[in-house]
Amino acid sequence: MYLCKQSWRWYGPNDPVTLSNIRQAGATDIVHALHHIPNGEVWTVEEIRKRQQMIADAGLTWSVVESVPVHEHIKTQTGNFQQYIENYKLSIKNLAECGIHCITYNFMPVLDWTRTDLAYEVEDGSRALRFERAAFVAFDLFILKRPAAAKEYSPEEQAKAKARYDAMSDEERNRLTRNMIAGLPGSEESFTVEQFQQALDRYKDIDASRLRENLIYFLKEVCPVADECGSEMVIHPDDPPYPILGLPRIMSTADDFRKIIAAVPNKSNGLCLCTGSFGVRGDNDLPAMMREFGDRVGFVHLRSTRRDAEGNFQEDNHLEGDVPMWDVMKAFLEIQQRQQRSIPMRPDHGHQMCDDLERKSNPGYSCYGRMRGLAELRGLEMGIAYSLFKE
Ligand code: DNO
Repeated sequence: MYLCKQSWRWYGPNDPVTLSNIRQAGATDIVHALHHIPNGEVWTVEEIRKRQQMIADAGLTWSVVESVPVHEHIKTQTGNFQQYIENYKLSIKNLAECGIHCITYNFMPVLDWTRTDLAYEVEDGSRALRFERAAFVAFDLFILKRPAAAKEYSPEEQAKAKARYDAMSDEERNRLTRNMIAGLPGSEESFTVEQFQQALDRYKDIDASRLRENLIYFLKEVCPVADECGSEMVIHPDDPPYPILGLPRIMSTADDFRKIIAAVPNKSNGLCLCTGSFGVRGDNDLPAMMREFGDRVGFVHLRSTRRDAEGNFQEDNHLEGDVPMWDVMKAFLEIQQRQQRSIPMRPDHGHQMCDDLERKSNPGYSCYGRMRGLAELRGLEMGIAYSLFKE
């Protein structure tokens, strides 16, 4: 019987959640990146080995990279992008030389994941990450003052955002700005408001089809290298899964991924199926996506979101919210039995709860919330696996 490889994202020696905490949470595998290496530079075997040793010394295995970031110049095909692609190929080879074969990346322009509120109080007193549509529109219209923004929102939405903005204190406005552009954990970039507008301007001539062409170009370059190394390049979906701030998004639906694998059928062209990101859209059928893309799913992020009719969503407990976790887990386990291999998953984002409420932690990546998530997911997995697959 093949069970999920239980993994956990660790941000490195400065992560308040230590390797020893992770071991006690019951994970066996680590998801990690060399965040100290500037975006675009080669990850050398020496640097990879140092980290790998530190993780091994704690009794854990570094098996997934999240992420080797894709430089903005590759996404826009400007500047030195060809050199950055060559560097990327070398990083894939070096990681493979160290035995690390699963590489997560995303192709979201400018911003990685985005939330307006990082400490939204839930009824039970824990704190969750939240995306509030009115606050987001208020940021766009009244803080960023993006020139094209007014055309993109209905009069009702604009009025709601205005009321929301007027009611905010300076402190709240600053916090919203920081949440939007200062870079959430794992994002490789952070901006001031002026720098941010300049970064957006670099996409003024890049629409979704152009961005997709650039992704396909990148994959046609790196996938043959990854194939040869026996590695998988797993793309993380857009979060949230639709265009924001006038930027194109091209990895938000099943159809988006179909286009990418049709253009680049290489074995290494894979998916990081993040149920929380895809799950924000009601038209993404997650168990069906798991079944359809099973052979390409190299890594899974398990978390749940709860959305409402106004376009707000927040992170929910792992077994609650809009994600049908039971069906997703069943489909995921079926794939692993069919392929006869264990595929890594990690409990993604957890609420800030218990002692973590008093401690500083990376938003979404505190200890107890994810520990609760992993424990619940492991129980769900065992229940399904032992009732369906045990000989
Ligand atoms: C957020 C994460 C993302 C993810 C990247 C992958 O919590 O899931 O930051 O790591 O998009 O490149």
